[in-house]
Amino acid sequence: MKLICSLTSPYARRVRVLAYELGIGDRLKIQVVRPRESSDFLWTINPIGKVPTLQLDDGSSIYDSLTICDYLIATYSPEWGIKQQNNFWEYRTRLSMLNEMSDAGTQARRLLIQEPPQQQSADFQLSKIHRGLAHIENTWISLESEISLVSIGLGCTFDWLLNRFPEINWVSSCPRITNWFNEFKLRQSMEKTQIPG
Ligand SMILES: N[C@@H](CCC(=O)N[C@@H](CS)C(=O)NCC(=O)O)C(=O)O
Repeated sequence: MKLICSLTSPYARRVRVLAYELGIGDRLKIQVVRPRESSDFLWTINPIGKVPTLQLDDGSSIYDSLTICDYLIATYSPEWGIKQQNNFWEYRTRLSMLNEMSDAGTQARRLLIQEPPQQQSADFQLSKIHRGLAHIENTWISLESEISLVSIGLGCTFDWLLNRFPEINWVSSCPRITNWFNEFKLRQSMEKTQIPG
């Protein structure tokens, strides 16, 4: 199976990290594309043209990132992370919030590189991320103890924010997430999928 992705996408990284955590990292062939530039191939297997897209050996494809993760867990390790899904709707809501935070960050970046930069609109998007992080900092009680799609999603989103917005001091506003992340990023799955410098 082949993962069509970009190496900087936080959505694609969560799939790659999960694959390593499930012990199938080496079975996932990686094909890097730039979805906004040369997308003819991507469009034939995913009409929405986004990464990550998983192409199976029979030619069929699966997207988006959460659906790909569900597929990998169901196919290769159905028991993995099952304890963390005890409160299923809380679990799914957390995953959705992480997606929305990455979406807000992507929009903020686009607004900031416009000429002239759309600072007010970008700040509105960034405020969603700040509120999301504060919510996680204060209410995700099981953060330190669990490895699940949620913790993988948070690790990938947080690292992406540190990389994409180095001018923002994320660390001072969320010491608990930072402490957790400093340990989480040492996992082999995170080290093997580091964002290229
Ligand atoms: N909800 C999607 C979001 C994926 C996404 O937005 N990927 C970006 C790259 S980080 C993309 O492909 N952008 C191209 C586009 O917007 O057309 C997922 O979780 O997979």
